Amino acid sequence: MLKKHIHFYQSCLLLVLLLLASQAWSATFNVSDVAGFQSALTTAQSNSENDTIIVADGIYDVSGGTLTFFSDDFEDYSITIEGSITGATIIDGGNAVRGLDVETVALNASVILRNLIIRNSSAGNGGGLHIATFGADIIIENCKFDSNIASFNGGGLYVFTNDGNISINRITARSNESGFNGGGIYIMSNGDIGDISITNSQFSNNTLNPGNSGGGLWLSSSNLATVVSVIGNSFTGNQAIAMNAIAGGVYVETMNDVNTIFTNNSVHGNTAQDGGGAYFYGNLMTIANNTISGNRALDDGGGIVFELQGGTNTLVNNIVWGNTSAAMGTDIRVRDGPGHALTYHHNIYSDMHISGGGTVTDEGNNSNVDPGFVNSSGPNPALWDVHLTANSPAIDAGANTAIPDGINFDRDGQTRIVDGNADNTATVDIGSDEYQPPPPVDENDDTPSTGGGGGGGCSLQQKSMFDPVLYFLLIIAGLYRFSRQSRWSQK
Ligand SMILES: [Ca+2]
Ligand SMILES: [Ca+2]
Ligand SMILES: [Ca+2]
Ligand SMILES: [Ca+2]
Repeated sequence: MLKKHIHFYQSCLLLVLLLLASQAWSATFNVSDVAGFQSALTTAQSNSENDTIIVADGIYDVSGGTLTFFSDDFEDYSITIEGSITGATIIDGGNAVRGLDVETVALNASVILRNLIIRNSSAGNGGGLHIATFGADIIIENCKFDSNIASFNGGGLYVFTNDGNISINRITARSNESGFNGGGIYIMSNGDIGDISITNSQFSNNTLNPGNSGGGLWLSSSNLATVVSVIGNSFTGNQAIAMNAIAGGVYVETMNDVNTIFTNNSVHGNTAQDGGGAYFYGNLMTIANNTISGNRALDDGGGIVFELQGGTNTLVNNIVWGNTSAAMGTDIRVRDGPGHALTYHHNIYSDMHISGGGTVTDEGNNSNVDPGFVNSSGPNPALWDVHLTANSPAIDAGANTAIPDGINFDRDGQTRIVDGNADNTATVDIGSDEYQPPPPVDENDDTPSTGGGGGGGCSLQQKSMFDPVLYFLLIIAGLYRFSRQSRWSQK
């Protein structure tokens, strides 16, 4: 009988070994209190496995000590930390400490965080969450950073990597504060490789105090010829108002021919000394199809400041309208120097101020008209609805050829390009919104799905489909590990 069992386990082990021959081992931890959470992190940081920590709904009060994951050169494996999809997994720093700190060194030690809320936390860099990798990727999805404070950079979140890719999707940074850069979020990549993408996220009411730059988001990449994408985000009500502070909503700084795509973003109701809405510093930037309105500069560039750093930059299909500044460039301020180039066309703006010795070329089709937003009458522009109304002059007024590659949707995830003025020609709208005309009343409703931010549950659903198999494999893997550890302990 016993022999039969052993034979069975040996067969299972062989099967599993064959199935997983080329894969690393992985473990899943289910945690539901702070002590268990930290215990799982401590185990996972040095167990030579890819790990997933599933964190149950609940408020995790970490005011007694920051949750930490610090792995070394030898832990060349990923860590995934996943809260509940219902949005009730909350890490609370009690206004005393940082919520969570994840740092890895090895090249494959990726960091993946999903479905976490981090609030009321404070630290020097990354008040809520601090993540650093050397060469491994960082993925943050569906997380919320609320009311965190950093005395230096990244009130809600601080992300640093040398050569990893950074992907941030569907996050919210609200009411965070930092003392220097990135009131909401700070992103820095300064190695040789690694793309950055920030998509479908919301930055609201973050501040710098006193601060330097980037009230909502501060992003810098000096990697070589990589891609930075900032797509489909909203920046509202953020501030950088201290003396010499810049970029109320968003600051993007890229060097070394980083190809920068800033598109489908809505930036309104932000305030700064320079660059009330946005501040761009780069040499290969495409700023396309954004709506930047109702921002305020206490000095230059109510909507945006564009500080050219050589190369070729493009400003196209944007609404930069209805901003205010006390000095130069109500909507747009361009600072440049010899050898620097900017071309612009198909924008709606009222005022642009250019200085320097570079080449700034008006390629036409720019206009100064009221873009006809759904609601831009309230005293607080952060609360405006900058979608287009049916008679907006921005509808079908853009340049189709200027849409960045791979962009076939608007800020809402709706189809772009759409024929918005019923002339049987589909032309892109100016700004972040593609107006979707109501379907004809006599036809069957075959309106395409609006997409938007709702697709995030997909990966979780797929995962649960495989859970029984995964569960079985984990049990068998556990048995194998047990035998492996027994062997090690005999050495
Ligand atoms: Ca591990
Ligand atoms: Ca259109
Ligand atoms: Ca049309
Ligand atoms: Ca739309």
